[in-house]
This record gives sequence, structure tokens and C-alpha cells, in this order.
Amino acid sequence: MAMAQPAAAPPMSSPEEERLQEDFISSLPSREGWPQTLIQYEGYWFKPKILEGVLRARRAFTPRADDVVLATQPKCGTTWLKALAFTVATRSRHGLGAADHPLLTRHPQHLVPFIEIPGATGGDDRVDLGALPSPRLLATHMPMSLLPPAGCRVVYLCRDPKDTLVSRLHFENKLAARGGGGGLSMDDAFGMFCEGFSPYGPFWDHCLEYWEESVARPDAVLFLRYEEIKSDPARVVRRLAGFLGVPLSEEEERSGVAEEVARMCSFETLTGLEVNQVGGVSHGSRVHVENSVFYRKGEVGDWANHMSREMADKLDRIVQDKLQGSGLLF
Ligand code: PAP
Repeated sequence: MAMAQPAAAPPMSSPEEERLQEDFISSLPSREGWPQTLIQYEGYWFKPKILEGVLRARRAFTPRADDVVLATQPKCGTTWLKALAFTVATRSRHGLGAADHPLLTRHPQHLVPFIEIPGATGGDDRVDLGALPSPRLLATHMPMSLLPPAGCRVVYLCRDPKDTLVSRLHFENKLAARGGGGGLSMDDAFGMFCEGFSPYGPFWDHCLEYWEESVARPDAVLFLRYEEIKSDPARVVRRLAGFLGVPLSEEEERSGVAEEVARMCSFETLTGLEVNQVGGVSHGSRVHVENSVFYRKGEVGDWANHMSREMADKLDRIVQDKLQGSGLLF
């Protein structure tokens, strides 16, 4: 996969090297506005703990040719994509109707580990990615230019930026409320998002990198949209199965496997399971995110309840302008 070469980040693992990394991070541009300070690295904005994970991943993560990486910007449907891809990829091992199917007892976020967010798989444990058997199913929010140049396949999922922003705002405010902090207003979040200043943003650059690669290398990057899963989930299940190298057989087609996977991974099914309502996910060593926080409304077009028509038009114009000539439209 033709990806940009990683830029230099200080190699480390010892306390001295940890200090070097801290010095490196504190030398980067930072900006206030979101509940946490964001740091700019290689053109993208990151929360400090996440950036540590990004730098660590760039040093230590060794991709394999048969890896599949689920890539998203936060709030674009990561949880959903993890559930769908895991269920499709493991269906010969975990029968769809099985009483012990992992989806019934584990949060989708726990089933597919993030490359750059240690501990996101539940509790404070750090999954040793190197010890996972091949083929690995992994996840990332990193922009493509920060992934190691490798031949692994990527499924990228994007979402209408207005709904992504609304989802982000609710998520941030839930986390802030839990920590006793005040929330952000839509006006403030909107202004920052429109400037390209948001976690893992600019939104448009992130989408554009994966989009261009999907156009150049459709066999290597499958580009999906939240809205298309919403309108025809079974079709996306078929596409995913084909892309993952485990296409649905005629028998599976006859027995409605695509529809069954879509049902198992639907917002309604997942939110009805206890595992998705109790317990939590640890991001890094400090932040603890409740399992339920990854589910809110799960709808297309909720932006209309949170921003004015003028705001929507403005954001649409900015995104259109940034993506001009690429063929990518929202
Ligand atoms: P993350 O990036 O922090 O991992 P992510 O899963 O990408 O979060 O985004 C959460 C959004 O996906 C929420 O959107 P909302 O705020 O607009 O409601 C969440 O409701 C939605 N979501 C989670 N699971 C599903 C699902 N199975 N079907 C549809 N939407 C879902």
C-alpha cells in the first residue's frame, strides 16, 4: 500500500526515552478549546495521551501482509464497523446463532484492538499485537499518512461531517460531565471543527487520504460510508465479506447470512445487550470510557436537531471546497 514514509519520532522504551518523547511532544504546537489540549503532529490534532500511542505505534507496530485494518475517524461508526467486520471474518469459528457468540458478551470495541490506543480492549490490559495470530483484524483512528507503509488491507469508514461533529460533541460532553468539567457549546465545537481543529482532524484531510488510496488501490482500501450501511446493511456485509477474502457462499446467501449479520450488529440488537450497557473501556492509563458511551442515537441526519441550516450550509461548503476535484462528496 503506498503510504507516506513515517516522519522521525524519537525511538524509546526506557524511562530516559520516555522523557525524550515527552520533550518531543512538548515541542509540538498545541491549542486549547476542546476539553483536552490538542497537539499538532504531522498536520493532525491529537489528545496528548493518544499522541503518545501514535508515536509508540509508529515505532513498534509491525504490519503483516494479511492484516486488515479498520480505519475511521472517531464517531464515524467504529463500533459498528468493528462488530460487522469481526462477525463476518470469524463466522466459520463463531457460528452466527451460537449461544456463546463473542458479540453477546463482549463490547465490539473490545473485539478488535486499536493499534495506537493501548487498553482500549477492556480493562487496563494492553493487548500484545505481535502475539495475535494471523490474520489479524485491527483498528485505528490514525490518518493513513501515519500508518506504516505496508501491504495490508484497510477498510475505511467515513460519515457525514455534520453528524460526526454532533456525535463528537455529545461524546466530549459526556466525558467532561463525568470528570466534573463543563461542556462545550455547539457554537464553539462547530467553529473549531470548521477550522480543521478537532481530535484526529482536519476531518477532510483524514477522509481524503484514504479516499485517494481507495481510488488508486481499490483492492487494498475499501471505502465505506456510515450512511450506506444504514440504508442497506446486508449489501455492506457482502462487500465486507468479499473484501476480507471470505465471500458468502451460495448456501450462505440462501440462508440469509448477510441479513443475520446485519441484524446481530444493528444498533437495536447491540444496545439491547447488557455488555454494551455496563462496564467500560480504558483509553490509555487514565481515561475510562463507559461501554454505553459508544451508543447514542445511531441515526443519519441528527445534525438537524443540533445546528442551524446556516451552520450546516457553511460546513458543507468548507468540506466541498477542501475535497474539490477528488471525486469525494458528502
Ligand atoms: P469511536 O470513534 O469513539 O470508537 P464510534 O463508534 O465511531 O466511536 O461512533 C459512535 C457513533 O456510532 C454514535 O453515533 P451518534 O452519536 O450519532 O448516535 C453511535 O450511536 C453510533 N453507533 C454505534 N454503534 C452503532 C450501530 N450498531 N449502528 C449504528 N450506529 C452505531
